[in-house]
Amino acid sequence: MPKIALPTASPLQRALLVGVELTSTKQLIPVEESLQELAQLASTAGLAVMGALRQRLAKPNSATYIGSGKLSELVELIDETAAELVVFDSELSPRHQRELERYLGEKTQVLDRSALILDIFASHAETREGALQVELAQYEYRLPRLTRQWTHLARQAGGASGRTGSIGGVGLRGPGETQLEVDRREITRRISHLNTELQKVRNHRGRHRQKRRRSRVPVVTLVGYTNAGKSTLFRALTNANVLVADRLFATLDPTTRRIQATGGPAFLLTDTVGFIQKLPATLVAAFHATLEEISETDILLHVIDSSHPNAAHQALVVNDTLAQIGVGNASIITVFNKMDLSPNEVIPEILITKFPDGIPVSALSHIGLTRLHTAIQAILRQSLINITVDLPYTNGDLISLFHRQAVVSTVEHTDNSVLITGELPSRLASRFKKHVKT
Ligand SMILES: Nc1nc2c(ncn2[C@@H]2O[C@H](COP(=O)(O)OP(=O)(O)OP(=O)(O)O)[C@@H](O)[C@H]2O)c(=O)[nH]1
Ligand SMILES: [Mg+2]
Repeated sequence: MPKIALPTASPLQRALLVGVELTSTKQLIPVEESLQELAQLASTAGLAVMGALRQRLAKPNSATYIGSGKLSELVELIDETAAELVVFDSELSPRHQRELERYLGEKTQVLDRSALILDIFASHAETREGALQVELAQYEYRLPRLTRQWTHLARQAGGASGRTGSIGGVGLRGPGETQLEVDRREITRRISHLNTELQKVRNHRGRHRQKRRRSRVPVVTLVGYTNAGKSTLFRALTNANVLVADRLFATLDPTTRRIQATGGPAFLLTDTVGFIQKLPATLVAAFHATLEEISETDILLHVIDSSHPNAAHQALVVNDTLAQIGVGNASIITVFNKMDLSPNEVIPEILITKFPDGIPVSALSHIGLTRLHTAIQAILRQSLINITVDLPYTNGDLISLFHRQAVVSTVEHTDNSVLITGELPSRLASRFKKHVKT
């Protein structure tokens, strides 16, 4: 019998990390912690971290970002560890990247935090819109940096469109053109194609959103730093089986479920993508439409991993990002998650000071969920009015709307109609105007 060759798993690419503390700019997260986070990002992206270097600088070296002494140290470390990749924690300009690659030679690829995040997003996107958005962000990121084949990122290229392999476009080369020009032209063409495709998907989603707005069910959205436990809380509150994973950016595409708490108005709960410091600008732009949904929310549940040593900084990053998106009139409920990990369920002082109204919960052990529900209901109820309506049986749609949306206290049937008393979201009052019983 012929021997069947089994595919062998490709070994992890070996990577070194470089963190630079710029003394001239204020960073929300200290360099050491930022490097730890970068290591987590690297392993999520499938890299084996072999070591890390750090440097304090007033400003980046104009050519190679880090100084020449550090660069020699990096070369030594590359030789020692046989690293194939160097990942910088800061965003490198196309020039920095080129100079570094020139200095480090053909065998060593240079990436930055943004490229890594884009790579992770690419492999976690599940919906068509998510995949298109990431692909667009990848191309926009890559366009000014086109110098040579990006082996690490190239394997992700074209996920949404079914294209595989590199973006070189064999056979597309016109007379007298360099490969670089062909690549540039091809990428520009792809970018405009992706924008058209995205617009189609968004129009479709826009119609859904309009429908939802018309139904006027309030929307509650989970936001927070990546890995804070948003999806776990979503599961705990809805029993829906969404993906929970101890890795960064497990969730990318938003999921929504309707929640009908006993004795309270119904609402929609949305689980969404996590935030992180130094989110690539191209990604924020590409995800603009998804993030926009956050700005149309009635209540934001800001989930904080209170067991994380860096929780307070992470919360600041989230607040910063929310301010950038513009969250409008949404009420914010702060949730201190993972309380089960804290000895005697003590909330760190720094969190209490910053968020005195935070609600301690454990999404995993279902602790504190009743209090959280009460807090959500309290806000939803603020906009409720007490009302009695007399609805003819022929108005089936209104009767069912009242039951779905209001907190019903009494129901009385007459021959032709039903008298219902309850607390109705004030924004629905006009629908029942003709039937109000005084
Ligand atoms: N001990 C403990 N672990 C938790 C709790 N909530 C979540 N986790 C764990 O934290 C990790 C991340 O949880 P997720 O729910 O995936 O976090 P997320 O905020 O949705 O993360 P992203 O989607 O990656 O942004 C998982 O390993 C969870 O099991 C909690 O209350 N207690
Ligand atoms: Mg998640």
